[in-house]
Amino acid sequence: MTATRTAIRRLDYSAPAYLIDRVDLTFELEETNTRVLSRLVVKRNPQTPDNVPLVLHGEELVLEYVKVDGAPLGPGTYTQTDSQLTLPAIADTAILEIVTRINPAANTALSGLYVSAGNFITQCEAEGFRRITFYLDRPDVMAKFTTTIIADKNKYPVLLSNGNRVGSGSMDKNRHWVKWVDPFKKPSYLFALVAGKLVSLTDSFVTASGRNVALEIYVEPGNIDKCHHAMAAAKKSMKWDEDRFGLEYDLDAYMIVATADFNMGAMENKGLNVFNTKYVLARPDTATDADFDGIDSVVAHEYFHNWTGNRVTCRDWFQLSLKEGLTVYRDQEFSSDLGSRAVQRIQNVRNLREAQFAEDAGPQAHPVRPDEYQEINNFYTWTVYEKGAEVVRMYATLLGRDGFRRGMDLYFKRHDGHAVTCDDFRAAMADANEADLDQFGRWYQQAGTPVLEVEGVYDDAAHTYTLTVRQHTPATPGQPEKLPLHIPFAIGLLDRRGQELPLRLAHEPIAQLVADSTSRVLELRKEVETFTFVDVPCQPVPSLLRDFSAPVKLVYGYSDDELVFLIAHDNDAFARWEAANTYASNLLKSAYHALGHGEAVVVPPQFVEAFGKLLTNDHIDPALVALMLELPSETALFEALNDVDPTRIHNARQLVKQALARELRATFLAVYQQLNDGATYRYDGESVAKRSLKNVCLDYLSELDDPMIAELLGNQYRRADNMTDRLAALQALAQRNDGETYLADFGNVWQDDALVMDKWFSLQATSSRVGALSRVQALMQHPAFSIKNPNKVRALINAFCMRNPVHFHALDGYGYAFAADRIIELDKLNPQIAARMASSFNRWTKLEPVRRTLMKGELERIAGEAGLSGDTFEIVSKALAD
Ligand code: B3K
Ligand code: ZN
Repeated sequence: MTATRTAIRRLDYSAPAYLIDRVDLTFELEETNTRVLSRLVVKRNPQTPDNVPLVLHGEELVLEYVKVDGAPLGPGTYTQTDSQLTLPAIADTAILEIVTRINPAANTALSGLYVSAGNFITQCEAEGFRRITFYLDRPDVMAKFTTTIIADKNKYPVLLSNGNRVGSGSMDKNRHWVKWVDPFKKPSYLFALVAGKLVSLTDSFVTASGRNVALEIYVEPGNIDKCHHAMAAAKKSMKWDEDRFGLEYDLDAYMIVATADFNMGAMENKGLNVFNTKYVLARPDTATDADFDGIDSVVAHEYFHNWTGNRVTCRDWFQLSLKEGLTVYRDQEFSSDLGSRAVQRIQNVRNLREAQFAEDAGPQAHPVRPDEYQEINNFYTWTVYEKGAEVVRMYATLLGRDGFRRGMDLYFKRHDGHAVTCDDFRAAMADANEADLDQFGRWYQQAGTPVLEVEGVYDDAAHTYTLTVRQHTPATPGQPEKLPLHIPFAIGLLDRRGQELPLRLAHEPIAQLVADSTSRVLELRKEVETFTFVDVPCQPVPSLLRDFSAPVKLVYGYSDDELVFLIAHDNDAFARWEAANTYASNLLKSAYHALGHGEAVVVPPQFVEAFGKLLTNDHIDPALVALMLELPSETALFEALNDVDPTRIHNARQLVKQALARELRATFLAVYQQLNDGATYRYDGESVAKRSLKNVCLDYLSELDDPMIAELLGNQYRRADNMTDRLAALQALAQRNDGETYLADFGNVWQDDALVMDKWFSLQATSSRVGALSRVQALMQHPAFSIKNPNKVRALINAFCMRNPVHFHALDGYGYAFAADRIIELDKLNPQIAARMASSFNRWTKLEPVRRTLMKGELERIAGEAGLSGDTFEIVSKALAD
């Protein structure tokens, strides 16, 4: 828990004064008093001048002794502070022996070595290793690790660490030991240790070059039957990385451990990934389609880190997106190749816009490669991950799939075994393709979401169509001026019948016209760019930013007619969905303004008709129809408005949804009944797609106050053979007055399943029914709730703050006060989780004046707390400076 208030700056980087070649660790595990012996082979970096002391990082450690080349250092020869141990300079190389004592049972921050359900778990990224022993805890210090774990045989039968297991044996006092050797150099943030009473599901994978890899998933006893999906995901990931990128696994075993107490989703420690149970455990009756999907992508993500992150790692934490943006891109591609590329793309874009665009427009806006931070854990952000992935995707869009692969190959050829920078990655992409990517570097430097203003003019006489594209990026904190970016802008043109027109630019020869020339990636570099297409027979409707070719906001004045036309005809699934989304968003915004003027909300017949046609269109993937029918979320609308009244947003959206439900009642019901075919649950693309449309229909129908619908919801709840359908019904029931008995039943049936109870907490925390806050407060006393468990906090408290706008933003200010109290409470236990929650106050300046003042008051109250962690302080002080 560093209470640092000073910023660390990217440009202050200097190479480490000392390097570590080898690390030999011995742990004697005791819950409250673990002894850590560390033997380090340290050498002076050849560039380091003489007499520079050796400064090791260390926090919350009790130092027993330190020896240099066998000789104990006496007091006075070294100094120890809260965060550092400073030793005398080393001439060339030396062997350091350090013994520290730590208290894992008291570690509620879940960083370093801690105890979860009686098992020992580590989390070292970003700076947790320094809470285990004194070390050069920075990613550019890469060493070979050997780890020996000693522990009680009965309490800790399973002892795991990175690499390959090389020996084990029995010891005195009913203890045993296991020794692990990791043959690959790695930074300390990839170190892991797990010890406990765990059982494993095992399997194996033979790599392309014939290496046999043991696959092991470790869970608490009783959970083996929920590990099969994660195991399948691991095997699919291994195969995919070989096929798509030629990357093979490199150790004898790949191990996954699931723990219920974890600050995030999962962690890619070398050979020993630690996962939140949420991303491992699933059975059709306990997990939804979205959960199964989440497991596929998180397993893939962590597995892919073995190359993008572990073999090639980051030089410093400012380069975090080097591994995270790239690995998110890789897991998105994995999911696209395995499932529906269109669905995957739309879901990713929706998420990017709601979360990352909001971050980029608020007080925490920062470039994909930030320039400074106070607490690095606050920079595992939507920008670094999701916008970072979009930046990687743009290389692939600009260079083509093969060009991207050439760049990846060169990147590994140059940098395997090293700690490098985002510029090194860009250079590999450029050099492998002889491409000029200098200007592209601005994507790493500039924060804020670029805006593209587009105009199209058709010349009837010349049969030309001219697109003019103007780009600008709004100012963000600390970055008032922005320069034009290099942007891939994919487009198509549709004729009156909805056919794609062949595209030829004015300067191109006819020969350029090839079969697939109806979609084009235009490259924007200047503030204003003009593109004139020739031989355009009639006034076209442009299909813009196809496949969301860049993370930008598009401004083009589509008429409602044009949007309806694109909904019906666009071949590009993203652009087609986008047309529906834009149309619905425009409608919701007018409904919001109408309510503001005391006027009635009107849903035009043309809109109802367009939705009705989608519902009955058998030619589109039902999953896409479901996505098109889902109205933009309240969060999305919040971002699109100013001086926001969140309650009015909710009411406007509800009125539109109810109008659609009434107008299309018969169609929704018919589609629902057709899809509700009683088939046994299967998790495959087709079944998932059908379920998603069925449950969107159910969601609309549930808006109707109609006994028949109440019966239908009850039936689906009772008869479902899977969690997806049961939860969809319960979700709708939880919004209704007749929901209480169903909620009680669910809570009763699943009281012993922590992950299912998380869903139950979230349903109640996000319900817009009156009394939500009191229910959340009461649920904090429920035996299944614990403020120390991050999943519970996210399921109940964060869900209320981030996904229950009506009650969080209640005009009496109680929602804000509740959130502030919890942030202050959590800050003492787990600063990372508290800081995350504090970001729910980020958008306070966007609110109407009454709520704005209330929220600001709570931010000031948090900022004024004595002993506030550096984590929370950074978030709150930046929000207040907005
Ligand atoms: N690399 C980890 C995240 C670590 C977060 C540290 N606060 C998980 C991932 O991105 O795969
Ligand atoms: Zn990652």
